Amino acid sequence: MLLPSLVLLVALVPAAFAAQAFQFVPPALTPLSTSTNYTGANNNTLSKQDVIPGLVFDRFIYIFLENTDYNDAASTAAFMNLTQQSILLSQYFSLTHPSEPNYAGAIGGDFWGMGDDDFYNIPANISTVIDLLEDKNISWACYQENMPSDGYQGFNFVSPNYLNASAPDYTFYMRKHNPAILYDSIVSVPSRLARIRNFNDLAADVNASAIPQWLFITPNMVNDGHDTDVDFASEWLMYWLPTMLNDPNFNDDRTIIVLTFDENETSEINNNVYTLVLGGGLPANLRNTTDDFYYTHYSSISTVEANWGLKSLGRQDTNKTVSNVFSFVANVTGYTNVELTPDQYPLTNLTTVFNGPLNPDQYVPFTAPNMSAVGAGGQGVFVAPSLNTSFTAALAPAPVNLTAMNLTQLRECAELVKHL
Ligand SMILES: *[C@@H]1O[C@H](CO)[C@@H](O)[C@H](O)[C@H]1NC(C)=O
Ligand SMILES: *[C@@H]1O[C@H](CO)[C@@H](O)[C@H](O)[C@H]1NC(C)=O
Ligand SMILES: *[C@@H]1O[C@H](CO)[C@@H](O)[C@H](O)[C@H]1NC(C)=O
Ligand SMILES: *[C@@H]1O[C@H](CO)[C@@H](O)[C@H](O)[C@H]1NC(C)=O
Ligand SMILES: *[C@@H]1O[C@H](CO)[C@@H](O)[C@H](O)[C@H]1NC(C)=O
Ligand SMILES: *[C@@H]1O[C@H](CO)[C@@H](O)[C@H](O)[C@H]1NC(C)=O
Ligand SMILES: *[C@@H]1O[C@H](CO)[C@@H](O)[C@H](O)[C@H]1NC(C)=O
Ligand SMILES: *[C@@H]1O[C@H](CO)[C@@H](O)[C@H](O)[C@H]1NC(C)=O
Ligand SMILES: *[C@@H]1O[C@H](CO)[C@@H](O)[C@H](O)[C@H]1NC(C)=O
Ligand SMILES: *[C@@H]1O[C@H](CO)[C@@H](O)[C@H](O)[C@H]1NC(C)=O
Ligand SMILES: *[C@@H]1O[C@H](CO)[C@@H](O)[C@H](O)[C@H]1NC(C)=O
Ligand SMILES: CC(=O)N[C@H]1CO[C@H](CO)[C@@H](O)[C@@H]1O
Repeated sequence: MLLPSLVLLVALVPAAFAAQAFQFVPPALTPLSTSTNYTGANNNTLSKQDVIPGLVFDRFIYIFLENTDYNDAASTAAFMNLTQQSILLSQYFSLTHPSEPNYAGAIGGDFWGMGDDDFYNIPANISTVIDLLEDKNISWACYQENMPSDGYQGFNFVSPNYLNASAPDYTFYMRKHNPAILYDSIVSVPSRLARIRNFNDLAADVNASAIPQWLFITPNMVNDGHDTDVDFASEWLMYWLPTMLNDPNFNDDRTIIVLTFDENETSEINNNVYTLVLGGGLPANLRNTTDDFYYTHYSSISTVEANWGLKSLGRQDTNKTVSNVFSFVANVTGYTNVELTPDQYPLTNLTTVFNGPLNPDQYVPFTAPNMSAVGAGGQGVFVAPSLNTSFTAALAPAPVNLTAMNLTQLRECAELVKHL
C-alpha cells in the first residue's frame, strides 16, 4: 500500500501548499451567530448612542476587500448580483501600492509616503476621520475578522485553520489591514481602542441593535481575497452580505454601504478598483446605475464630511482633484465636484516615490495640515491635541535619504520601528 499513498501524497502536496486551493467555508453558522472560528471571543456590546442625523444617510459602512482588478471583480457572481442594487462607481481609484498605505489613507487623508506593509505607529498629533466624527458625537467602530482581542496591537495573529482542520494554524489577521490601529490618536485613547472589535463583537452588536453610525469592516485574509482570489471573496460575500443587508439593525433606510478593494492586482494599469454603493439608504431610482465621476479612497472621507457637516483633516480629503464627493450626496449637500477626463487622472499605481515621513528614502517630517482648507463639510480643519499648527509643509526641510545616511532608526518617532 506504500506506493498508492505516496502517489496520493505527491498529488496532494502542491495543492495543500497553494493558498488558492482553499475552498470557502462559512466561519459561523450564520453571519449573525458567534463562532470560535473568529478567534477573539465576544466582549460585551457597544452601548447605544444617540443617532446624529446626516443630510443623506445616518450610517456609513465601509468594507475593504483585497487586490483585485476592476474587470475580475465585475465578472464574479456576487458582484454581478450586487451591482444590480447599487451605484457602480466606475472611476473609483485606490491611492498607491501595497495594501497598508491604502488603509492608512482611507481614514487619515494621506498615506505619508508609505510604500510597504511594515509596522507603523503614526503619531498622536495626526488626526483621522475618527476625530471628525467624535467632534460631532457620531458613533463609530472598526470590525476586524479574526482579531484576537479588542484593540489588539500585534503585527498579525495565527489561529486554528477552520478551512481545513488538518492544515497548520493560519494567519487570518494582519495589522496592515486594520487602519485604526495604525494611528496613535486612536490607540492612545482607551475608549477609542475599545472600538476596534472583532467579528464576534460585530454579530453581538448587530443583535443588540448597537451598531454605530460609521463602520470599517475588514474580512480575514482568505475572505477578503488577499490569500485567495476574488472568486473566494465572492463566495464570502454571497454568504455574509445578504443576511446583513436584510437585518434592519445593520442596514436600514438611512444606511449606505461602500464595498471596495484596497488596490488593484496589476501595477501596469492605473489603480481602478470595482466599487459599489448600496444599502437601504440609496434612493430607489439610483439602483443599478453607474456614476462616472473620478473618486478615490479620499472621497470616502469627504463624502462623510459632506453628509454630517464635519470639519476636515486638511489633507488630501480637501484636495479637490482626488476627493470628489459621491455625486448622490454632493447633489444634496451642494458640493461641486470636479470633472476629470481619464488623461487627467493622477497615477495611483506608483509606490515608494512619494515624499513623506514614512518613506525613509524621501523623508520629510510630519507637518501640520493645510490650516486654511475648507472641506466638503463646509467647515475648517480639525486641530489634534499637541499639533504644532505653525509647522507647515512650507517650513519643512527638503526630503532626505535616511537609508543612504544609515539613519532610518532616527526617524523622529522612536516607536516608528520596522519589524520586518
Ligand atoms: C468552524 O468552521 C468549521 C468548518 O471548518 C465548521 O464545521 C464549524 O461549525 C465552525 N464553527 C462554528 C462555531 O460555526
Ligand atoms: C441577488 O441575490 C439575492 C439573494 O442573495 C437574491 O434575492 C436576488 O434576487 C439576486 N438579485 C439578482 C438581480 O440576481
Ligand atoms: C440592471 O440593469 C441591467 C442592464 O441595464 C438589466 O439587464 C437588469 O435587468 C437590471 N437589473 C435590475 C434588478 O433592475
Ligand atoms: C457631544 O456630547 C457631549 C456630551 O454629551 C456634549 O457636551 C457636546 O456638546 C456634544 N457635542 C456636540 C457637537 O453635539
Ligand atoms: C473588552 O472590553 C473592555 C472595555 O472596552 C476592554 O478594556 C478589554 O480589553 C476588552 N477585552 C477583550 C478580551 O477584548
Ligand atoms: C501606471 O499606469 C500607467 C497608465 O496605465 C502606465 O502607463 C504606467 O506604466 C504604470 N506604472 C507602473 C509603475 O506600473
Ligand atoms: C492634489 O492631488 C493631485 C493629484 O494627486 C496632486 O498632483 C497635487 O499635488 C495635490 N495637491 C496637494 C496640495 O497636495
Ligand atoms: C446630480 O445632479 C445632476 C444635475 O442635476 C444630475 O444630472 C445627476 O443625475 C444627479 N446625480 C445623482 C447621482 O443624483
Ligand atoms: C507631531 O508629533 C511628532 C512626534 O511627537 C513630532 O515630532 C512632530 O513635530 C509633530 N508635528 C506637528 C506638526 O505637530
Ligand atoms: C536612498 O539610499 C539608498 C541606499 O543608498 C538607495 O538604494 C536609494 O536608491 C536611495 N533613494 C533615493 C530616492 O535616492
Ligand atoms: C548603521 O548603523 C548601525 C547602528 O545604528 C550600525 O550598527 C551599522 O554598522 C551602520 N551601518 C553602516 C553601513 O554604517
Ligand atoms: C499586491 C498586488 O497584487 N498588487 C499588484 C498591483 O500593483 C503592484 C505594485 O505596483 C504589483 O506589484 C502587484 O502585482
